[in-house]
Amino acid sequence: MKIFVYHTPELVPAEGNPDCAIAVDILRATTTIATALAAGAEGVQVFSDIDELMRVSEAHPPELRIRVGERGGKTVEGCDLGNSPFDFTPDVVKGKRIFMSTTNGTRSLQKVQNAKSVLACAMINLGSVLKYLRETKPETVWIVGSGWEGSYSLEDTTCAGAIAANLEDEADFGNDEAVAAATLYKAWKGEVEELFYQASHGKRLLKLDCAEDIAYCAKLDVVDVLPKQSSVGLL
Ligand code: 3SL
Repeated sequence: MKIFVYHTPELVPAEGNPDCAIAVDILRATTTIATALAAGAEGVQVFSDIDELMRVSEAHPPELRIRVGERGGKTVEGCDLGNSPFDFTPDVVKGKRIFMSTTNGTRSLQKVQNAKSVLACAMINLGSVLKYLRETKPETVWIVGSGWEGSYSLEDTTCAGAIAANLEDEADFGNDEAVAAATLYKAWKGEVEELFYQASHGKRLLKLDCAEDIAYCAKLDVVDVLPKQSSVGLL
C-alpha cells in the first residue's frame, strides 16, 4: 500500500486514478456524512453546485429526501438542513436520501469520483476506514483534504495524518505531505480537539457558535460506518 496525501482538491494530480481515494472534511462535511449514515440515512448524494442539487433532488419524493446546503458555515436558503452533525438524528434522517452540497467537502468527494473506490473519512469513523484499508490492501491510496476554498486546513491534514500514522508499519508514504501529516497527527494525538480550535475554520465555526460541533468532530471512533461511493451515492 502506498499512501499519498493531498491537502486540497486542487492539488490532486490531473492524471492517474488511485485504487482508493479518501476524502476528508473534518469540519464538518465528512463528519456529518458519517453521522447521517450511522443514523440510518438511506444514502448521501453529493453536489458541488446547489442548483444541480435542487434539480436532481426534485425527482425524489419530498417526504423521502433531505436537502442539505452549506456555504460559509451557514445553511443555504431553500435547503432543509445545514451542515451541523447534530441535526442528523435518526428521527430526522432514517430511511431518507440526503442531497448535500457544502463549501469544500463535497467538492473534494467529487474530485476523486473516478477512483476505484471512494470513501469519506472523519475522526469519528477512522477505525472503519482503517479496517477497510487493512482488509482490502489497495495498492495506491490518495487521502484528499478539503481545505477551505483552495487553501490548506489543519484539521483535514490531522485526519489524513491519523490514517497515515496508523498504517505506517504496513504502508509506504508516497509523498512528503503524507510524512508531514503523520508527524502532525503524532505530535497532537490526544489533543486534536484543542488543535481544531486553533484552525482557521475552527475559529470561523466558533464565531458561528458551533463549539459543540468542533468537539464532536474531534472525537475518535464514535460511529462504526464506512461511507463508500456507489452508483447512487455514499452508502
Ligand atoms: O466546507 C465544507 O464542506 C463544510 O464542511 C464547511 S462547514 O463546517 O459546514 O462550515
